[in-house]
Amino acid sequence: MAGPTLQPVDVFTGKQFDAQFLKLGPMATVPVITDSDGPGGKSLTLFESDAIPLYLAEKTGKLLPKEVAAKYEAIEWMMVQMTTLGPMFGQHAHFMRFAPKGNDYSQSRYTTQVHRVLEVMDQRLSQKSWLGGAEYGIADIASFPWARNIPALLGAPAAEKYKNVMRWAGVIDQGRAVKKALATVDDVRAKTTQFDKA
Ligand SMILES: N[C@@H](CCC(=O)N[C@@H](CS)C(=O)NCC(=O)O)C(=O)O
Repeated sequence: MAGPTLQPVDVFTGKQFDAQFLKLGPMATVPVITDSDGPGGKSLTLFESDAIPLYLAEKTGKLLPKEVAAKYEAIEWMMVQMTTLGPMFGQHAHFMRFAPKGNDYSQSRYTTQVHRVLEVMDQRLSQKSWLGGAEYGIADIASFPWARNIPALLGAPAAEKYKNVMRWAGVIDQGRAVKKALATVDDVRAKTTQFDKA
């Protein structure tokens, strides 16, 4: 079976608004996946970064506990990423890096919100090995991309403060599949995005 193919979409040049892309991802955001071997052997396209690992966990039977209480514990922590970690970090990055000057209130608001969720995650990870519970799974996978960027986005003092989050992110960072994915991200970023130049 052929491996996945990657199709970068440069959101800094507006490619997410191309008509072809909007047919796949109507929210005009990445990521989007198309699984040519979806349910019933049909192709399935999905947008939203937390719907994607939920689907893949269900399809493969991996990375999400089967037992109902453990399953929903993992899902609730993934929803913390979906509703809070991702959106608050996203707004924080927007107002700190990209918005015009004069946004002190927004900068303060999203800085507070980011620290609040990191405090909760740090507390959780002082008690559990993984965000979702006893096993590594989709809550960890969904949250890691923001967590690994704490030093870059919030500075060294924040990385020092959230020791449990940084330790957990460091373990995930060493995974073979994660290393491979991050090398691909670096490659795509070097070729197609303005992010590091902003
Ligand atoms: N809730 C969405 C948010 C995704 C999102 O905002 N992606 C950014 C890139 S990291 C994007 O596509 N931005 C395009 C834009 O803002 O126009 C998800 O988790 O998939």
